[in-house]
Amino acid sequence: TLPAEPSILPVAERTLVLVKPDGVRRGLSGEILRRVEAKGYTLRAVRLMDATPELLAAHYAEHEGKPFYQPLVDFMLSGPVLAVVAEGNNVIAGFRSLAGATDPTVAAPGTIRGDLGRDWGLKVVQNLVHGSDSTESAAREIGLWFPELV
Ligand code: IDP
Repeated sequence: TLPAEPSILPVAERTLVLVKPDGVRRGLSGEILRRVEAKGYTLRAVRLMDATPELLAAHYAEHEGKPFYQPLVDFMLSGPVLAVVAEGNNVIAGFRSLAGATDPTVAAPGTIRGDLGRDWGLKVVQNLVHGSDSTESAAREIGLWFPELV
């Protein structure tokens, strides 16, 4: 028998991907989305937007109180963010694998952060992308960035 058409395979997961302001500023949005699509994931929603302090406080609540928290929020407010919902089986783990380690200096070549990122000597790690880290985070974050989808 022939394999099922990709379009009728069950879709197990969605994840929130953000191209952070450094990625948008450097003109890497297309390259980053290209990698997501080339991997085989589907773009379900894409929106260029300005984050707000309220949105970021909710999004990064787990990091409140850490030394990099305020620099992180300020960085995320420094320019537009490309918010994306990507879909596919195991896309949560799959996108984090595409993104690479948090620190772009040690992120493996072949990953978004490893190929395109570096240490800029700043208080916050500017590492081009965010990706949800669990199904719970994905549901919560998609609800924050795309309330109309839930
Ligand atoms: P992740 O984005 O790889 O999941 P998290 O630990 O959730 O990493 O941290 C959120 C973001 O905060 C990182 O992507 C990075 O931009 C920033 N960050 C994390 N740890 C540090 C740090 O030790 N110094 C400066 N910035 C950091």
